[in-house]
Amino acid sequence: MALRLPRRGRLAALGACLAAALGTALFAGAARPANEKVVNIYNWSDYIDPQVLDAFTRETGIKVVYDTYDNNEILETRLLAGRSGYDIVVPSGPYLQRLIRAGAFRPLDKAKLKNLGNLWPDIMSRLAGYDPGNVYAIDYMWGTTGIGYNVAMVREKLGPNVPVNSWSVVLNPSSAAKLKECGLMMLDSPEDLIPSMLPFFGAKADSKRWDDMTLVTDALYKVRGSVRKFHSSEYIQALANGDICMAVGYSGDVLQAKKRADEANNGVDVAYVVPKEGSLMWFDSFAIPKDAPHPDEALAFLDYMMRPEVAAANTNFVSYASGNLAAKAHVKPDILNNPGIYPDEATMQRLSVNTAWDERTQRFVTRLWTRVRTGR
Ligand code: N2P
Repeated sequence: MALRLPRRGRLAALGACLAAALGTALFAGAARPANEKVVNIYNWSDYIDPQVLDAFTRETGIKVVYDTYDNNEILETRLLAGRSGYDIVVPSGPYLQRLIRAGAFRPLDKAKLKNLGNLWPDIMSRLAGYDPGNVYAIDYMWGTTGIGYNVAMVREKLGPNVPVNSWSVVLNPSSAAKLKECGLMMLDSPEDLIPSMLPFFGAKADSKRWDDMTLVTDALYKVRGSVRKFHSSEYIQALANGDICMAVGYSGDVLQAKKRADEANNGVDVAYVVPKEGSLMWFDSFAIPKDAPHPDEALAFLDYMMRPEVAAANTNFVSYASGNLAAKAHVKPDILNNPGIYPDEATMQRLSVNTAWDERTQRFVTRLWTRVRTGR
């Protein structure tokens, strides 16, 4: 597997290499033999077991070039610009829906996907809400948005009797101000935060009413001074280290923070909760861009990822629920029985799904979000 640096990092590295070695090694690397088989993947960060990629290459001879992002908007911008060079991407439901409408994907050649039967019918029918007929995408993982926290630090700041299972913990200015002292982060993602927090205001997660959305962003505006950073991946390590005490984040990422802290044996106890008012359940799915340079390799990769043991290895590694039903037999019991990963019936009742915003609403939300981020 070739884990690539983010684009900016790559450019800096490129400059350094050029100066040092007149580019010989670099250009030798760039000129791939015509018969070399490659698949270029663009996936969320912290979202795969790297050993799975190595095993795929060993078995098939297909080299994996792997880039990451932590935000649907980055992915959307690159796909809409065209010629991204990617063979597989992993948008969340509403972005999948919008990108299908924009003609960004090629239909899956299902004759080449013999492991399709392993997928979870209920999850695939939910995904059909974004991709009618499941023509373009298969679910990779699904999860929720909620609150990750450092049990001891939060108890100390908020007191022993304040329950953490409510959005009020982060939206109430006096509570947020206390959390500021031990470190509060939130996703840099209005498309997750708005639908997740709308139920707190008595509105539906999928509300398209601008007034409803403004309730959330006005509340976030009032607490923005208490938020150390809006960022969609840095909170994992920050929670694990005890650098922050709370993050509004994604289920599996918070549980990865917990795993890192447990492995480091650093005394940090991280927990995850879906607030009692309700939150968002989302689906991230594999799709092949229309202009993918290696569509056959992409299909080979997808079929490999749908093997039950492979899908389970990824779930065991990243702590997100797999879209693969057959994988459940191979998922570790502590993951399968963790309602933060595979929600129980009571949690399911509190979860909602959301669909894409139209363009005008998207622009409106972008303005609202700029105000939250910059204060202007
Ligand atoms: C992976 C985050 C994926 C969840 N780090 C976003 N839908």
